[in-house]
Amino acid sequence: MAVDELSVGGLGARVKRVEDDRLIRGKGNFTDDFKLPGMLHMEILRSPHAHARIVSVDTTKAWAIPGVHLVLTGELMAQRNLAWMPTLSYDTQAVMAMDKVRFQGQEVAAVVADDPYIAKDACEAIEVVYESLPAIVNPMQAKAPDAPLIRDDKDGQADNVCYTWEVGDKSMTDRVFERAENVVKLDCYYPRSHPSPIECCGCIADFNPATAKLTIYMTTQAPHIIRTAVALVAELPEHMIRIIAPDIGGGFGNKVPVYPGYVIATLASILVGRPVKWIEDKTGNLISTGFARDMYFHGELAIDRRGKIEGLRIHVDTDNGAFFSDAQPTKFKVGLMHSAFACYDIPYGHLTSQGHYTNKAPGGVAYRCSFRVTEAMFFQERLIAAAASDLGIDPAEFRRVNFVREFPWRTTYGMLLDSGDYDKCLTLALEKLGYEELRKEQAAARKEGRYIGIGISTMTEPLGAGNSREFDIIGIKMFDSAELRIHPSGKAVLKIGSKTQGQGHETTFAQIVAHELGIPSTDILVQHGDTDNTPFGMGTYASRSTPTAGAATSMASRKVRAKARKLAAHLLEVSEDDLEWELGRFYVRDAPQRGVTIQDCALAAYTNMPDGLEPGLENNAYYDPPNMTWPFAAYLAAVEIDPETGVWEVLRFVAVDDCGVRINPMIVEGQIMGGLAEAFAMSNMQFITFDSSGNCIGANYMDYLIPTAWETPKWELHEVVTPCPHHPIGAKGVGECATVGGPAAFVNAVMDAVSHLGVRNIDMPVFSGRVWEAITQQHDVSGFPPLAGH
Ligand code: MCN
Ligand code: CUN
Repeated sequence: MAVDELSVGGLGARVKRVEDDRLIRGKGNFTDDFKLPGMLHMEILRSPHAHARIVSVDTTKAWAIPGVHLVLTGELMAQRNLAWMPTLSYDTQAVMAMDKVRFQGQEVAAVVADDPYIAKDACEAIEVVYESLPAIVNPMQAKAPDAPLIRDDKDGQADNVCYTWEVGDKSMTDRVFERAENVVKLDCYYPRSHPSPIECCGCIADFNPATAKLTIYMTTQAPHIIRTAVALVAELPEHMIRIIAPDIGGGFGNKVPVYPGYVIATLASILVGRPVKWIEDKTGNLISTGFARDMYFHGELAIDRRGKIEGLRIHVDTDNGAFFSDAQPTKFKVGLMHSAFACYDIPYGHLTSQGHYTNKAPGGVAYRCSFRVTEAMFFQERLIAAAASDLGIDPAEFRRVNFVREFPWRTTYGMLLDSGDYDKCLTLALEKLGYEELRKEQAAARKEGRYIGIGISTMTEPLGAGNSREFDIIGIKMFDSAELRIHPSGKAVLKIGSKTQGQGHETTFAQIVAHELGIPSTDILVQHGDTDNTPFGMGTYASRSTPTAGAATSMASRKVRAKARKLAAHLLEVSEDDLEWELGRFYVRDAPQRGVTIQDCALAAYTNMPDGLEPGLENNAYYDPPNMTWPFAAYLAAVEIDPETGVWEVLRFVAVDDCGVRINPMIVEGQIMGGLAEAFAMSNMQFITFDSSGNCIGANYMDYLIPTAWETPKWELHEVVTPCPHHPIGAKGVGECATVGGPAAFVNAVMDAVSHLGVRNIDMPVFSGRVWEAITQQHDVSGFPPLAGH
């Protein structure tokens, strides 16, 4: 008898997360939990200025403090050729400032001491003399003809532009616009935000002088990439480097980049010959690492009289901060911004983009976003909503008229869609919300002076980078891996190239094996995050784990099954060709009661092999996906605004997600709920701004707000399943969908509630103050910095 898919914890089973057993009891092992013998502690001195020349750094007093082992300055780093490092976007970044500081919070010096308190005190004893320079805090200032040059360290850099990029057909698009019946335009701003995981970044660098082996315990989402990067930057042999990413308290994109602190701690350990621990504090994390968004959009749609979109023009300016350092696929300078409008059939489009250096911490990190897809989908859905409203077309109908309906489909900006049923998702969402009824209620309420609004956001997004033809980071192609070993008793160990930070890989990846082999998921141990112990992988971000490492897990399992078939044939004394497979068991085609289980085969692999067959039962797979996976989502928000205060409340929120086949529906729902909470936060509370001197406002949780269960609305979740045609189990990525598609649903709902007042745009965060201003003054409210808008 075959085993039952759900009872072995295969596809579709709501298996409880195995990792929670240790995490909920506080028994997890995070980087800061490790205490190595002889370990010292490092603290970083950060710049108080956004832009200033460094006149002198005097470390005498710091060295004199008892318990201090090492004081590091830019000069010392430079002696080792480590004052600058290459970034993941082919730029350079100062590891420690020498000539000048370029953002508030930049690394200026560091102290290694017996404990973190001594190190912190010693940092304060370092005397730095600065000569302040004018700070640039947005692209408009950066572009000004008399703007000071931020990157005067770079040969040939004459302005503050860090890249320009374009895609699409300019001349045809221009022609479409010239003869368009309607042109709708929108400008808006996606403010800077921060992933802000509970756990900050940090590491323990442990260089062993006796063996010359370097082990780094660190908070990274991509350990193998880091190993290669350390080998190249520090010129150390790669086989003598081991990166261990233990439990991670949330990544959300914050833990993808290589931060100076990792490099400094590594050099410190090499110099003192002892392990050195560096753990960021919350303010350090919030002001210096992992900023996201900070993008200015201008967009135009050419639309015919039936509401069909004929052309699309977008220009984006990005504020990249002082160094262009976020991870970016080499070919694409604004990430996957060109996935914008992918779910709509638009014959011609053109996209231009320019990046700007400013005196802010490096930005552009993908915060729960497959490389700028969050920005792309937000602007897409804002522009779609504005167009429907301007033309007086129902926003649901407008989307339906323009949805892509045939697959495969090449999008305006050249991406390949392979599957989806967009209308089905939207229709289900409208039904569940009771859209028609709610529209009537809205009209009736408006007569009583009550402002109700309905916001729609629909989008497909590319998740799962690569394929390796198009995707690489600093030349390393994007694929992923898995290694599966079955023990004699039928229990198994799966090692994967991806690295969970809370997504539940230890549970779901075991479920994939359970589905392929019928081994109960509870009999499978999933290992990840240790480069000495797992196959090379590109890490976990861009919701790529299921599309790539998940697919590799299927393929490795199938190779194991192919070998198990030989063992089964031997045990049953029949030819392989006479065997059939059902979940967990091979049987003889003509005598189905004669069979052996996968566990019988495993035992035979070590105890009773046929002549000529290698012992053991294990295999691996490196999986290079043929395409991205394209999940779809329809998010509907209904809100009511209090006209007296501008405070808005979410009445209902309906989410329909199609991420193909769901491995663990409970984990998928958790991903969507968490993502929607972040989307809600961005829509109305979460942003980081800077004053005109470049001081970061939002450096603590008093200013940078994180939603709690109290603020977070109730989510109504529903699903549609359109299997991914090229993924071995039909799964698509889902980890970011809700954060990507969510924000526009809220903003569109608020705009829908006030559009009759002539208000077309309020930039995020849609604070009550901004809404109140829009209602009372009957105008748009821009979030253009440094306006804080509280
Ligand atoms: N899954 C599933 N069925 C599917 C798709 C996914 O059961 N059809 C499961 C997966 O097996 C996995 C989880 O859902 O357990 C998310 O899968 P996937 O979409 O492949 O995304 P990744 O595992 O690659 O996670 C990355 C994604 C990103 S990029 C960010 S940012 C983010 C997110 O996940 N950061 C998170 N969700 C997070 N959740 C937590 N708790 N913490 C973070 O830091
Ligand atoms: Cu894009 S944030 Mo996630 O990719 O780690």
